[in-house]
Amino acid sequence: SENERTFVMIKPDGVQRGLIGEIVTRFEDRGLKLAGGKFMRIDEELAHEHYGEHEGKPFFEGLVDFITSGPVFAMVWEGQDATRQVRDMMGETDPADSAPGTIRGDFGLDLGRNVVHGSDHEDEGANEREIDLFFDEEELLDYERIDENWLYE
Ligand code: DAT
Ligand code: MG
Repeated sequence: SENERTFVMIKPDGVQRGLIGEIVTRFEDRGLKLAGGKFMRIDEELAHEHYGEHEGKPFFEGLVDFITSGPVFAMVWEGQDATRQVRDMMGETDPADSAPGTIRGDFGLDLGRNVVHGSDHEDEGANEREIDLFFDEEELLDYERIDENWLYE
């Protein structure tokens, strides 16, 4: 549906490298609608919850250290098939495997510094879980964008 919401986050490397505007622009240009945004620092507890599925893996501690190392920009984007479309725009998990034109393929080289997070479209419920973890309901806004009638048939 056109109201599908997905959780996206610009990681500390993306913030430090000044890529917030560039990345937001890509989603806006695509026609996705911003429903919420929060510039914040992730603490240890939130990092463990957010990346719970990776607990116990060899890269887990490094991942937690990285994601808590500086501010992130957490967002919710809305639109038709939003979760899969955002994942496609992000590229592969490893920037080295990501096609040019994708965010990770254009702005990254290293697996552990891949600029952006998006909910896994193959993990049923990941979106809702991650949105709930980062946002209160009243922080997500319902409104119409002026170009909506031209974006959808
Ligand atoms: P994605 O972020 O594409 O959903 P994921 O959920 O499998 O990928 O992993 C979460 C993050 O953990 C990923 O963005 C980068 C890091 N990561 C994944 N696999 C890794 C590995 N083998 N070595 C180091 N970091 C890894
Ligand atoms: Mg993932």
